[in-house]
Amino acid sequence: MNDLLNVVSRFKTLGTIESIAPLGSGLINDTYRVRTRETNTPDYVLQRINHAVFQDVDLLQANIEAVTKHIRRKLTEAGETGIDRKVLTFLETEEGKTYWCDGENYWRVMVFIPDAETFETVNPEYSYYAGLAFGNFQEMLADMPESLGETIPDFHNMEFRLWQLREAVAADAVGRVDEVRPYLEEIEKRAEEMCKAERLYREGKLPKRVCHCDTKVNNIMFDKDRKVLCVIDLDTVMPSFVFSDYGDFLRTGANTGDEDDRDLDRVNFNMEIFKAFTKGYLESAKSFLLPVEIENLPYAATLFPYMQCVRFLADYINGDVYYKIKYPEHNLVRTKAQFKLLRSAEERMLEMAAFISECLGRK
Ligand code: GN1
Ligand code: MG
Repeated sequence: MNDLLNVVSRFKTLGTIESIAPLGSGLINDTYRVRTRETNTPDYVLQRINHAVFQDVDLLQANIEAVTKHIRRKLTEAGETGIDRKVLTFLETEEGKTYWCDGENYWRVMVFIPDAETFETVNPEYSYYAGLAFGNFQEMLADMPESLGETIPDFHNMEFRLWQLREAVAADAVGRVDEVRPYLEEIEKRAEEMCKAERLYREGKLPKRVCHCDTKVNNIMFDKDRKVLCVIDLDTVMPSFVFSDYGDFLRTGANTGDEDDRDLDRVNFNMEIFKAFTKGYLESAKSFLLPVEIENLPYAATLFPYMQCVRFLADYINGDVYYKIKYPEHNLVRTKAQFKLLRSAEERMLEMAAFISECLGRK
């Protein structure tokens, strides 16, 4: 705790630090809750930024500062109350920066939002509110004055992710390729279709918009009334296709099992969650979505289990260098679970399209 206390002391916190303990279940950064003793001072969240993943921390924090500032202004203009619970507040150091480097690691501190919760699973009601929230989030960011950099270049570029997998296979660094051949075949069978978004973009038919790009369920904070307070984990906010936010929520929210379930019978695509989320998302986003975006929402629901399958498998083949793992074959277990989810979502694409038409009042 002493080392962490030393880190926190670099930031302009209020009150006396009482404890620092691990928080959340992210796969990339290390997160801690910092409690203060006094009742009139906030608690804080301390994070060690994964510098191997986010190589340009200056750009990362500049993006996050621009996004939070913009959202804060939008909420103020809209006359919202309790804004400090609806957007993250990052603390500055004595040097006026929102991060601090101890020579090796990069750290940041934000204000902890009390009486709020995150979940690993959601019910249809929460999903509906989440859908509304992501539509609003994308709308709020549509007129950002600053252009945002890509904190991880080509983050949701499917062609790039497949290229990375193929490189991993060619190198076969830890001799795991033979064992995963059936999955590689299934992935290659779908490769062309799954790169549709990149093709539409090149043809000038599909726009990029500022998206969150990590809308997994546990990155949303809800208040006690089941309303979405805010979206957290802003590291990956960058220009992308709307499919990113729509698809990644469903990948996590509409999975009846866990992201890393060993029991594949538990893993299925839940249409009730799909419907509730889609209804909310279309209500808030239909004002700006183009027909090509709406038409491809069922594709987006399959793209993200697919992309995650590719990313987990590439990491497994590379010898687990990217995602935190809890046991040696964890990334393979994740791959299999994502693949099962993909197959289940694929089977429901027509039903998804029919529901979307229904929501838009088309028969
Ligand atoms: C990572 O950090 P976390 O757990 O919120 C990853 C996402 C993946 C997700 C899979 C920067 O998110 O892209 O979808 O794990 N974030 C990054 O659970 O790679
Ligand atoms: Mg997270």
